[in-house]
Amino acid sequence: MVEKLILILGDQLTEDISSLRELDPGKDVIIMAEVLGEASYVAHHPKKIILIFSAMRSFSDKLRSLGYRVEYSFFDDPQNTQSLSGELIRRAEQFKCSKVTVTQPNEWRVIEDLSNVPLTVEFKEDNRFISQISEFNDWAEGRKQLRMEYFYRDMRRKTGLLMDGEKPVGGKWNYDQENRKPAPDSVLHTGPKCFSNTEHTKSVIDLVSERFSENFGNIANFNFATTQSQAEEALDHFIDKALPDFGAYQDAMMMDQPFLFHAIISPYLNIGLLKPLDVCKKAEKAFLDGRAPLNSVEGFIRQIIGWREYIRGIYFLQGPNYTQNNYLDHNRPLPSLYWGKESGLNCLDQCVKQTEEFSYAHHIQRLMVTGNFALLTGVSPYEIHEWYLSVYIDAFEWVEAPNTIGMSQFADGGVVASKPYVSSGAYINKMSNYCKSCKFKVAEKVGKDACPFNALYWHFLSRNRDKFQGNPRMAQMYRTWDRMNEDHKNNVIKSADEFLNGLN
Ligand code: FAD
Ligand code: DLZ
Repeated sequence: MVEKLILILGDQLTEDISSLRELDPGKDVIIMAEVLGEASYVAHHPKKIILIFSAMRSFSDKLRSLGYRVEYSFFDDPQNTQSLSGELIRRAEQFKCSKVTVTQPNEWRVIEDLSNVPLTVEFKEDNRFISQISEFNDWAEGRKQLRMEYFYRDMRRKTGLLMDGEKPVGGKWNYDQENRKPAPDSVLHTGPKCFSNTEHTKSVIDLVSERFSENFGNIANFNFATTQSQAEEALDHFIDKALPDFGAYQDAMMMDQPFLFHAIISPYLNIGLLKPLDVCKKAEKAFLDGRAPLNSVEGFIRQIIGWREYIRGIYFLQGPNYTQNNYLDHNRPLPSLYWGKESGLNCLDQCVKQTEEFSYAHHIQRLMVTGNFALLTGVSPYEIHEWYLSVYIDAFEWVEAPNTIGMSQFADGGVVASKPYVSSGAYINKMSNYCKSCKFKVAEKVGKDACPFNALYWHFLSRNRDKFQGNPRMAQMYRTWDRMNEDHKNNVIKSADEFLNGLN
């Protein structure tokens, strides 16, 4: 007699997750299912499907080794109904059991799907986050602006990370001023730790090659961690080799250096192989032991207990229709360059090429290259949101959508960002070495050889004047534009219009 089913989703691969805390090993059955529904709600990069299926299989082995009963639906099992709700109903019939416990999914679509199955489903709060949803809602209540910085300070106080009593260690909450160095001339760090394929990974690669090879993205050279112990090795490698330089070069971009000093742990955090608080404690220890400077460690911890938690709070606060926002009324279809057609703009081509190969780009590449270009050219926010959701190995709607719709595209009208993240070619040139190898000239403002970001930037500001001219953070830009002579301004707008008309 089975008392209840415990459903574990592909991004819930954590041993002490809230649903498993409810497990009575003698009476309950754990359900896991590889299903087409989840593997195709967007056309995921093949490496993302490989990661999730392989990590799910390894996690089910681990649960069995602890003596738990796990019923695992393989993708190619003919009885597999290919949806989460379908598999839940099938297993409920098999075990004559109508009670289900699941940690609340981090996506509105899945919450709705599971809420509608004709079974008694109990959702448990996701205990892997530092801030619970209700706690974030309380913080947001009554505030005019939801700025991450203030939320982050509360998270520092709550966790005690980098705290000296009531005060931040070093006297400042935020060391971002020290974290804006441009790309260095050379980099000795060779990137994240790579892992050889487990038996599960090998068989999943065969499956994905057969079923998902049409999706954008290279299947070859999969070397991500797929187990908790490997993910911990990847984290230790980062802390040892890259964390000391993480802060200074956090915003830099370099040709042939897709990872620079970044951690490449977002896929592991997001599927549950690493826990955010444990990660931050390890980074804090590196600072306390004198192995990494404060600017790097504070910057890294801020990304996790600040940005990551804040972004999740925003996702649930804003509700299921958040991805439909389109404040700037942008409707351009996603240009084909996002799917690998060469554009000639070296920064874009580099970022897209590395995305296709590794299913990874770091934050500034996503924000200030691919995101910036989409915003300047007026791409539909929903289309660029779907692109980010499909192509990145760490992409889950709760974290991707507020970053894209909010931070990157300003489509929520300023809930996340206090001003749009737009720039001309000058910023990209300052922070990267892309422009040196580009056929367009970053120093030229107009004409067919000029970097298109230059004219597009002013075109964006000019066409959205009614929305932004009252924003104090944009005032200087409008003053600069207003000081330009009329002929030059007309040439800039004409250049941008010509580029936009030629963009497919
Ligand atoms: P590092 O730069 O080493 O940072 C350490 C960790 O901090 C990351 O692993 C991540 O967990 C966290 N972090 C940093 N910035 C953010 C942020 N803005 N929001 C949430 N967490 C953050 N991140 C995702 O995890 N999934 C996504 O789908 C995703 N989509 C994005 C889309 C856009 C348009 C933008 C601008 C950013 C997006 N991000 C997303 C945030 C960020 O780009 C990635 O978390 C980061 O690049 C992951 O690489 P890393 O592990 O090397 O991070
Ligand atoms: C992303 C993903 C993929 C590709 N496949 C599965 C799957 O087959 N089974 C599963 O349980 N979960 C999968 N996932 C993760 C879910 O999409 C994720 O749990 C939801 O997006 C909620 O965050």
